Amino acid sequence: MIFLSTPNNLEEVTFVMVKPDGVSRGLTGEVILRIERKGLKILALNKINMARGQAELLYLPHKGKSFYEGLISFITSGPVVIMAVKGRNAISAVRNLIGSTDPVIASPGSIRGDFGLQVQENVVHASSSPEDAKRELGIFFKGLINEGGGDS
Ligand code: RTP
Ligand code: MG
Repeated sequence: MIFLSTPNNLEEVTFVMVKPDGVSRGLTGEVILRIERKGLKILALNKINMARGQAELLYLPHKGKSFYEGLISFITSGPVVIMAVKGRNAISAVRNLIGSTDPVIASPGSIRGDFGLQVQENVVHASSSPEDAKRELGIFFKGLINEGGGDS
C-alpha cells in the first residue's frame, strides 16, 4: 500500500476534478458532499471546459499509453468541475474516498465503487502523490500553492 509512507499529520492540498461523465450525470454535488463530510476543506472550485493543452499537461505521465488519446478526448468532451482541497493527509484521504481506478474493483462506499462501471468514465480524478498534486494545482490554480493554500 503506497500511502503507508505518508507522514501521518501532514496538512496537504490536493487537486480533485469531477470528470465530464460525473458532471453530466449530476454527480458534482455528491462528490462535494463526500469531500466536505470527510472534514476536508474546498479552497477553490471552478467549472471549466478543459483546453487540450491543459489536458495534455494533466495527463503528461500517461503520454504514449494505449488509453492516452482516448483519455484526452474524453476529458475535453464536456465541462469538468475542478477543486483544490485541503486537509490532514488530503492527498491520500481523497484517493481513499474515490476508490480504485476501475470502478468494478473499487470498494462499495467509495465514489467510483458507488457510481461507476467504466475504467475511463470513472467520475472523478484526484492527485496521487505530493509531486502530482503540486504539478496539477500549478496547471489549474496557479498561485494557490505559493500563497500558502489559504485559510478555510
Ligand atoms: P485519475 O488520474 O483520473 O485520478 O485516475 P487514477 O490515478 O486512478 O488512474 P490513472 O492510472 O492515473 O489513469 C488516469 C485515467 O485514465 C483512464 N484510464 N483508462 N482504458 C484504460 O485502461 C485506462 N486506464 C486508465 C481513467 O479515466 C483513469 O482515471
Ligand atoms: Mg492518476
